[in-house]
Amino acid sequence: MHRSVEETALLGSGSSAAGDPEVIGAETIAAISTPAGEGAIALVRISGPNAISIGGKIFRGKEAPAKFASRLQHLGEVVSESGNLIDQVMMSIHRAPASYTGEDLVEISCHGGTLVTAKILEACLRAGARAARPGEFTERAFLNGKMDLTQAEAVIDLIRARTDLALRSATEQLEGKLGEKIANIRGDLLDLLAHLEAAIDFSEEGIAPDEGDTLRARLDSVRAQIAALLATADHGRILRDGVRVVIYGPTNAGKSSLLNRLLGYERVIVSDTHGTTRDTIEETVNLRGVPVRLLDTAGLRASTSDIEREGIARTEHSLQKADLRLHIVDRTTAPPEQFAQTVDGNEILVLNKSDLAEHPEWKNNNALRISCVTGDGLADLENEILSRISKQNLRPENALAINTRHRDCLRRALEACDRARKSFDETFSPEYLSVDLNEALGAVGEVIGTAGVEQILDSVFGQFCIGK
Ligand SMILES: Nc1nc2c(ncn2[C@@H]2O[C@H](COP(=O)(O)OP(=O)(O)OP(=O)(O)O)[C@@H](O)[C@H]2O)c(=O)[nH]1
Ligand SMILES: [Mg+2]
Repeated sequence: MHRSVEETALLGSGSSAAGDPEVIGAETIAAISTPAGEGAIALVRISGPNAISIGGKIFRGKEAPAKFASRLQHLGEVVSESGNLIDQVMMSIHRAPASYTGEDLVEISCHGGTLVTAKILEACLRAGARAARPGEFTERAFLNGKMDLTQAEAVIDLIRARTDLALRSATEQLEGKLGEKIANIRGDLLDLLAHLEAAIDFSEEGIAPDEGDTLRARLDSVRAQIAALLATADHGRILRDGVRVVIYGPTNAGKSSLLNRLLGYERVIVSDTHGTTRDTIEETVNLRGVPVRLLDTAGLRASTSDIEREGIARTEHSLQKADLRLHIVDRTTAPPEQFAQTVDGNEILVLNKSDLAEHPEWKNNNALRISCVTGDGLADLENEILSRISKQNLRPENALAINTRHRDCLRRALEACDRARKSFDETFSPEYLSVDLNEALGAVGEVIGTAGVEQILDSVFGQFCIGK
């Protein structure tokens, strides 16, 4: 659980067959599983073949841990090597394979002090455990087949989730929804391959034309499924990082005031001096469940100051990466020179300072009017932001979303499908096709960390009767 997603992904993407006893479980690992610092309780975990005996060496209670019924808490004491009391604890045993890691697992709930937990961990290490690497418990869960790679990644997303939607997405991924989708795609690819191989093995003249049409349709359907999953990549970025909303406009328009208003506290300095904000300031807000990354920027004006010009360059850079732009202007002054009246779907024009008299030139403009001083119109602005987000399809309708690693695998799979489609049309040769489809299969399998494609193919072929 402490290892980064990328590292976990790397571990699983090779052909390290799940459940290889040589690799996993040889060593017993221990770690403090709760965050550092003071708390009512903390959790120390031990996992591996010697977990229970190590637990036995450090525990004093009515019963020895080896005799504990699985999953029941037992009160006792943890003692050091020399027999000194370290803490009063609750210990539970989770026997393999019915544990988080799939190995024998010991959980020690102790008092949540930095020194107490460190001493308990030290006692575990002295009794024969090795300090766990980041993410090693979840890694073992994956290697032992307790979860697929997407689920292991979901554990991390779950911990990091900052909004309801992100949490829901992580929970669904943890439940295996993404894994299921991937498994379906793999199943379809395997079917296709099986038919092709049958054509290679049992047919003299290659694929019959009518059979070819069916296979082509199947290939197109697999391709469409992969493309649909790939399209959720933006949702994934938004769920994890938030929709990028950039507040920009002339100096003194009230950009920083708006950021503070939407955040609910005085994050940025506000003043009537033009050019107050010199740098880009970013904060995340939870807008009714949607994570929004708000960026306040340096006001746009012709400036002679190097620092301010650098700030304005940063504003322009942020605008290029924006999902949505809030163009804020001060309605008490005339529209700025070169004012762009036509705004696209990614931009909302906002006239600020509605508590003050409006400059007559704004009269026929139906842009949103708000006041950062009174809060007038802010609810409407929030509604507008949310509606633009859903119009641009930035808000994930279903919470299923892929991450960067999944996207890389799926892109490769899609390319391989496209190559297969090409050879289908051009050469009609099952051999060429199967090379590309195998590549697609491998790439899709990497998403969930499946290895041993050969074995699965064998089992599918086993279901075919000769002649088909
Ligand atoms: N009356 C009134 N004053 C406002 C409103 N919003 C902002 N102000 C004032 O306008 C001035 C500029 O506000 P800022 O939020 O600093 O403006 P800004 O766009 O960030 O300005 P720069 O950082 O210089 O680009 C401050 O004096 C604010 O108090 C509003 O809705 N009504
Ligand atoms: Mg400002």
